[in-house]
Amino acid sequence: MRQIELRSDTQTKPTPEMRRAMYEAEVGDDVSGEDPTVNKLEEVSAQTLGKEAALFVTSGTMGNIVSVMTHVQRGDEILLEAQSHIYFYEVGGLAALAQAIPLLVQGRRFSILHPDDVKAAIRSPNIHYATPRLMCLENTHNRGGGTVMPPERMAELKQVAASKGMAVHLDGARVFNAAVALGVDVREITKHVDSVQVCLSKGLCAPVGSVVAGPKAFIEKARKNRKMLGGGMRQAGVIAAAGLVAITKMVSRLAEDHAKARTLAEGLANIRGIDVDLEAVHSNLVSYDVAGTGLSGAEYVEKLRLQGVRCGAQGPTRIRMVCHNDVSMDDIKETIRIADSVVSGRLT
Ligand code: TLP
Repeated sequence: MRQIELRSDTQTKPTPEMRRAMYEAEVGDDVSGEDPTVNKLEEVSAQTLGKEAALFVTSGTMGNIVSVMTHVQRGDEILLEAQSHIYFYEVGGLAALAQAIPLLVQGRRFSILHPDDVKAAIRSPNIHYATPRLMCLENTHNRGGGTVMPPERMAELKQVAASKGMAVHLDGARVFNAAVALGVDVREITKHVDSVQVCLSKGLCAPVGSVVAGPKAFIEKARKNRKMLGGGMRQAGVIAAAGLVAITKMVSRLAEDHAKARTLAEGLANIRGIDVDLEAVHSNLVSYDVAGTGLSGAEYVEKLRLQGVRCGAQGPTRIRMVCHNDVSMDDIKETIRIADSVVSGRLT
């Protein structure tokens, strides 16, 4: 049976154009800086993101940890939103590898940090305290449900960070989704941070890879940290070629994924027992609660799987569905029909 794959946009397959570009890629040893395709990807990424330089890394997780390690020293404090991906899903790397201590601040509506909460959390210098060195933001916010932080809010947070001597790193795994949702150039978002990590392998469909962008000196140091973590790749142009297609050609189509997510959310909202906050659907993710259906999240996921729809549970009764290039609007309509049948008990 064909599966409608809504677990994540990480599930996207490389497009035919990417496969061609990979086949034809000119390559060299990237550890020596001699892979022309990687160099091109790094140049284009830096320019696109409005930063001096960029670094190609294997994954979003590596991009974030390399950035964090480059910003902080052992024992420093990092401020993060309590549900942030870096804190929640990155294997404790900030403690294990960067040897930093997290300072968690709960976001408000849509998991968006408020400057007052951030100001209240950052302590004044004292011999007893860890040094607050870095603030990490996430846009769009994954566990928030793909929610968008407006650039004005990022500017306010950057100002608070700067006033405390802290740098700002953006986990921009889906920052192009944020830019498309806001209808702005991505630089309107990235100009408010010192460094940014962007995934090429989510909605942009590359098979692998992320880029980190920031000031030249920062990227030079990050390059050494990447090497230390074993992320120095050799003829990496083979994968960077797909990344180049991702960043130059796949951004504007993200609007289609947002339209699919909107249709999906509205369809699910009509099903009795399903609770979707339609105002929280900002991009390609739809996060909703199935407590009212009498099913647990795990039961709901399993029943849909048996009918050919794959999704994930994010909590005991919270479900996430992610729209992307490999699901069509017809798939979305079919998903709504199946969810309705499962919840109403017509299908078991
Ligand atoms: N997120 C994945 C899973 O890890 C949960 C997903 O399916 O959404 N930052 C953010 C905001 C992310 O959503 C992800 C991946 C990452 C970083 C890490 O990227 P990878 O998976 O490339 O290490």
